[in-house]
Amino acid sequence: MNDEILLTIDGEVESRRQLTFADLSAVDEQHQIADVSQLVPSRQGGAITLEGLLELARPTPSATHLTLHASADDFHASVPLGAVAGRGFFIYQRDGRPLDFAVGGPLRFYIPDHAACHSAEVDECANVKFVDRIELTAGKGFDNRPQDDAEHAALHEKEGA
Ligand SMILES: Nc1nc2c(c(=O)[nH]1)N[C@H]1C(S)=C(S)[C@@H](COP(=O)(O)O)O[C@H]1N2
Ligand SMILES: [Mo]
Repeated sequence: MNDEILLTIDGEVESRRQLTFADLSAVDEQHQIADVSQLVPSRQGGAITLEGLLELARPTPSATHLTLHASADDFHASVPLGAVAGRGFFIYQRDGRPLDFAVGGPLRFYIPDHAACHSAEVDECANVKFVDRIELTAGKGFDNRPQDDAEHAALHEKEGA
């Protein structure tokens, strides 16, 4: 269904957005990555760049962090905007259709060259799956990524990974 809202962008932005699959697909070609496997061999599908989404919502000067929300499993990560701008992207389609929940849909964030889990702000754990809201925040926003090996192992056990 093309009129279903897949993503909300809010917080410290000039223009709050609620985007459907059709809206995401209509974003200018310069912000689309047709086949992410060209960049990341282990990932499939088509993506929209973080840059493209920020251009739609226009963060205010007060925005310092990108806070990613996955309401499906209550997972959240907040990373410095400067560290991911220009390289992060969101996989949102596969063969022209919305990304299935089973593979991280509606949107799956990916940062090339991320650090190992809980070794830095921009780590593998920040590759949030099931993203349905992007909040621009002044300072670090809500973040419940695992903080140590035990928490991390417990999360992956829960994920069945
Ligand atoms: N929504 C959501 N996103 C998530 C997680 C999660 O539990 N929920 N786990 C994170 C962690 S800790 C890691 S290491 C990566 C794992 O991605 P993978 O499933 O592709 O291996 O996803 C991240 N994104
Ligand atoms: Mo992780």
